[in-house]
Amino acid sequence: MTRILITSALPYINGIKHLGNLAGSMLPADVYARFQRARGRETLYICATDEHGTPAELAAAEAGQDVFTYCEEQHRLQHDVGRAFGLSWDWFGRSSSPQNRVLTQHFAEVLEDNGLIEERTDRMIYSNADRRFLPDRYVEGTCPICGYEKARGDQCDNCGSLLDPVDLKNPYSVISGSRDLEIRETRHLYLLQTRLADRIRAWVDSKADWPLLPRSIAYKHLDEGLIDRGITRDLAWGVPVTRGGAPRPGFEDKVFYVWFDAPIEYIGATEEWSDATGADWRRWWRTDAGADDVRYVEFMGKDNVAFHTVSFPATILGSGEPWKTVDTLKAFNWLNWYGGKFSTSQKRGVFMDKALEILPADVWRWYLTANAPENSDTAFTWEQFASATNRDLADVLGNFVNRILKFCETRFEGVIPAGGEPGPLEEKLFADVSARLADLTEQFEAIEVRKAAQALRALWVLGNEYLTEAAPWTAIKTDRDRAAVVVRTALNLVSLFARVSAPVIPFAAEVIGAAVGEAWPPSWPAADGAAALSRLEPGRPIRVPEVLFRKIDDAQIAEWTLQFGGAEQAGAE
Ligand code: B3M
Ligand code: ZN
Repeated sequence: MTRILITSALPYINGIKHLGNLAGSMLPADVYARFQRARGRETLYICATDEHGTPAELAAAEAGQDVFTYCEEQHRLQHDVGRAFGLSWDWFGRSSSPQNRVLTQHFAEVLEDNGLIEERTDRMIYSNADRRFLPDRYVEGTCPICGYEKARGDQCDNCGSLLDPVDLKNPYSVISGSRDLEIRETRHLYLLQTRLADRIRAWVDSKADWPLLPRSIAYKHLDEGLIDRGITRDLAWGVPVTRGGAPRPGFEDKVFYVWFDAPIEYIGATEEWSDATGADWRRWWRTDAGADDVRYVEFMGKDNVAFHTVSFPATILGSGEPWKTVDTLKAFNWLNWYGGKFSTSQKRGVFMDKALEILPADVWRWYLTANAPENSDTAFTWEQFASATNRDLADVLGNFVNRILKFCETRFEGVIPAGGEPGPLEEKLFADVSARLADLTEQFEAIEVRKAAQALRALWVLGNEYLTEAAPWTAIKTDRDRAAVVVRTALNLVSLFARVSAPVIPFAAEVIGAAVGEAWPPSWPAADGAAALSRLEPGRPIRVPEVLFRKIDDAQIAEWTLQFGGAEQAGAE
């Protein structure tokens, strides 16, 4: 049977991520991983912190720490907050690991053996005030494409263009602010992507089932023409450049570019996992070791797509070695904060740690899944968030579960009742549940995140509709057996809701499942309503949990709007 390998884009080490990062890579990857595990498929979900490059050095300097200590601390923080969000990584690695260093150096050496790496003399920005080269983010200036004044040396945040620091207009040093910059010569390694363009295009052509967004981004880059890409930098922190296992002469003060080693860490982290657990990472990554029956799915924000459809494939395909490449690439747009961007420096938007200080993980998970920035950018608003929580979670799911459990407790001694036979209402429910379950399964399989959430909600709605129509509180007055059928069926719905909601709201789902004694972790149900709703044996005791989802009120919205910045700041950017 197909095994499923899942990776989500590696969050940079420079601080706890905001909800936009979560919504566009780690969370949907987690939902998908949980779904596939429940389906009974062997699943491996790998993620890691992306620790090298200028972002790490700059953030460490700002924090007044050496970069090594900084990365260790931040890795721990990101790991812990991810776990608190329920992210079920099989391994959360570090791109600074020894495994990744060895792999990165290996790839560079085989690429060079294959004639795909060349040493070139480069013109780079040198800062006289700082007495050093200023690669990538160490320099900022005006974007030559769109005119944005705070474009970073490697990429413009405004128009998304990938940049070369020497192209920036009016550049200045991020370290000192100095504009006393000059262009100096320095040697670097170049990956000859021009020689790989045809192979990469043929490979993209073969991925006919990729969604539109990654396909169009890949072809845009291929059509514009690939350029040879510098894969080393004048930096101290990163993977050292070697040749034949020894430091490469002339490159003692240089390291590989962060975007060269970061995707390799998908493999590196799997090796970390393997070393820690005694598993076999090759089964997942080497087609000469069984990885042919792996389906590899990548999750990422749209700004990362070019790196995953062109640059990383160049590394992998260029090696000529039998590595597994991505089968399905799921890319997301932006989650915006009231129409503007989330911003760390301006303290706008909610970050993962703060989010959990005010509400449980599932509430965020539900909103961010149901409103995933899937086909276009999506704006977060507190009003929408409150309504998703109050309407979907509290009124539809929570209310149904609580109502029927309480009724069973007061009228049937808290035990799943025997007696009676399903009637026409139940037959109709079985058919409706079969159809909705089939839809839900299909949407999850297709990684249609929003549609899956809609299908899940549609299932919850069936529960309330059924209770309203079947009205056990009326039936019990005249026909106890009839009431017993309804209660038993509805408790089976509770169990079903726990099982199918678990990928999205794992914490609440477990509580709901425990209320009816559901084994955990649950398996995914077949699309058979009659079977799914006659699993619980009569006589089993139930338990009424505490309130499952608390409603959000206007006072809270007002408080959080103040605390996190909201509507009134949106125009101020
Ligand atoms: N760290 C960029 C980002 O966090 C980068 C992703 C690496 S994926 C190999 O968006
Ligand atoms: Zn720009």
